[in-house]
Amino acid sequence: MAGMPASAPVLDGFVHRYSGKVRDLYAPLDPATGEPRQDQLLLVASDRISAYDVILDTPIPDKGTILTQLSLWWFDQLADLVPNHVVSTDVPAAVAGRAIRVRSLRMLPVECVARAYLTGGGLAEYLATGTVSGVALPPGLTDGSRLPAPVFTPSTKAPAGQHDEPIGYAAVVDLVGAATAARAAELTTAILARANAVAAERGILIADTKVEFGLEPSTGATGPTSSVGGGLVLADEVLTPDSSRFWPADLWRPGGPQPSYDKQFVRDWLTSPASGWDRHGTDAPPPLPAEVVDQTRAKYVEAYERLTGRTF
Ligand code: Q0Z
Repeated sequence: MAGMPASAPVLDGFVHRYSGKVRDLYAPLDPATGEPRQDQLLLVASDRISAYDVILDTPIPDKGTILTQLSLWWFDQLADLVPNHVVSTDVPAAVAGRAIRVRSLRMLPVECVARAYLTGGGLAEYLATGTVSGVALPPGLTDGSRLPAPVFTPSTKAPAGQHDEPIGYAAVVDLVGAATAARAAELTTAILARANAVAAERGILIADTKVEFGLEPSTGATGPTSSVGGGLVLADEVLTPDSSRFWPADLWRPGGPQPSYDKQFVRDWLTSPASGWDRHGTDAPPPLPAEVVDQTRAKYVEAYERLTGRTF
């Protein structure tokens, strides 16, 4: 049925816990007891793609693998800045390459977003108030402008199907405490600054990114902190096209919306007369033509290869 979410695979030795729009979460079973382990999770990325807030019926072959491998590469690039949740890539054959075993953490109840370029919700706030998440910015900025430095723009973690809402820094302090809020903000902006330094050499701009942090279950938020990361562990996926806005650097023209590195072919086709789809209506989008699938897959491969310098 169109519009029905594709179900998460059944994986021997794991119990399904939760499915997001395009990823699935499992708990490994302890072979000795048959009980779910409390200390680990399995994060599985699918080939599903979303556009205009809906999951399309047509998968993009290898998308889950490409994004998982890119995330693993970024965790390595960032390892001197922040510890991460990765345990191993020893996963069932059915999800090999697109799954990661991770440490189960106490996740912060905040989406940690940083913006390096102005667009979307950040642009709207700037045009109304001259600030982004309360931070005063110079006059004269426009859609696509580079910010003087990355700005921390946290948001709520909305329940499934709802949108994250921007929150002020004071709300983050209320949710996680002053020390954790300060460290999360510092790490989030440092991650985006580092990522843009790497990506700019490879012709990619990263306008903004959303990261998630967790705390070791044994470590209380007010307890002692480790020397790296201040007790926070970088979790979930990191710096993929699904968690970040990637823009092709050669097409960057501040003054209007920038083309999306990965989803532009999908968006252009869905909004063209050829698709026959009304993105403001209630109908599910039609299946993507093979050439749109191929072009989109090629963009994910290109992003992976340009950033990592590896061949997919
Ligand atoms: C991540 C998500 C989904 C993938 C919970 N290391 C961790 N410890 C505890 N919880 C999480 C993590 Cl990564 C965690 N998510 C988001 C949902 C598939 C990731 F369905 N939720």
